[in-house]
Amino acid sequence: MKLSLDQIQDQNLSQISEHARNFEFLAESLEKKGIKVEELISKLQELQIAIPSWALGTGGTRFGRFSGGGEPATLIQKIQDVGILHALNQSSNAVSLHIPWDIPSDFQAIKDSAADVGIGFDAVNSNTFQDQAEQANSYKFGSLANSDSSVRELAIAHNQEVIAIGEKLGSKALTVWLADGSSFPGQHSMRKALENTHLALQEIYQAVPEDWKLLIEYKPYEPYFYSTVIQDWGTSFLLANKLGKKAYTLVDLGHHLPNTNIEQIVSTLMTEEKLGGFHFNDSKYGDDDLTVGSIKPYQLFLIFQELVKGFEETKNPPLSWMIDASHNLKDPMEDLLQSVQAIKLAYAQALLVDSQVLQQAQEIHDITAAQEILQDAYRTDLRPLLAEAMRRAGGAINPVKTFRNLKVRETLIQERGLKSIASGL
Ligand SMILES: [Mn+2]
Repeated sequence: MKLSLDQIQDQNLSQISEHARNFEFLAESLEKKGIKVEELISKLQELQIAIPSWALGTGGTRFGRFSGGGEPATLIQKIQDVGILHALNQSSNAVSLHIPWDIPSDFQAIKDSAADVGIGFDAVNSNTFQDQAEQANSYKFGSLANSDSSVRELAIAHNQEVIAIGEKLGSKALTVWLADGSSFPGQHSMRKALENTHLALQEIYQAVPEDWKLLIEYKPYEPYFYSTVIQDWGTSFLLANKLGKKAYTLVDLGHHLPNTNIEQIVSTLMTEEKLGGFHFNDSKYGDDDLTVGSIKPYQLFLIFQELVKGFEETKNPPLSWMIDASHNLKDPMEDLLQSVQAIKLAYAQALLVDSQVLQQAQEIHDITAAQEILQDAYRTDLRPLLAEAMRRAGGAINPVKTFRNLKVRETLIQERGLKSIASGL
């Protein structure tokens, strides 16, 4: 299934008059505050959030998985789904592949199907947290950190293979997330595990092309529950620094202990020009992988405020932006549309903050004024502005509504069947 511009514009017709009224009212009030609406719109249009190939099917918990129907069973079908999302919001022009769940068998066919829907390939992701069927050694007790060198070599070779696949597709980054750790005190030497990881990453780093980034993700716990080798941003940053200029830290919002000040982590990493990428999701308790903005939208705004300031004030390179969520209850495609909306709204709100006025308040310690500035931006309803940005780019005024009106899921179920299950999950 593929959505055409005509189909989307047809849907916009029924919403245009109400949208135009809302947008004009908002634009006028923003201009009165000295905000350049046209600049805001083009910045919003530029922000593109990659969709991971594993997020298009229904996720699950360790207690069960309930399929939603019409799921993409092949990589080409996953690319078609990203194409539908991108047609609707003009905001997700890339897919991020997970290897080995989505190894292309015919590279040209994969590239052609992506080009057909106007999307490219974002970071490739390696997987050393699961054993594959034909695998000689097991990752049960770790991969790059494993005390057994033959397991480490296997994991290094896998990452090298992922880079080779990414090169054929035009990816520019490898994301490494390691599950390695221990569940019981004394299970392994934490010092040796970190050393092994560093040495193994060094070998992988050598295979990273000059114009690529190696993105090192961190996570405090799970699947192991006592120690994780790369447990926090500090460990990731330490490894990225040791490896060199192609290596960066990747922040996944769900990979923090409750109440962690993620915006401060962003600020620190950008000061050091070592923030390489972002995985968006939301959480209440742990790595819940919920829809972006569904639980803590104010935190998301504060994070974007640091990102916007960081890009103005530091030389941190552009980031790889990706959603990393699991959709256990909602339609994955609707959930992804909602997540992208939440990300772009938080970005737009952060762009409203006048950094000079905020800085003046900070310098004279006027905390009340600083809070007024931030909350005034956060409480401005910018949804009509985002809708206008998407509409002008050829997308839908309301992507979720249009997805439903065009009966996308029903059509996918007709095409693929109710029992179709996404590969990999
Ligand atoms: Mn992640």
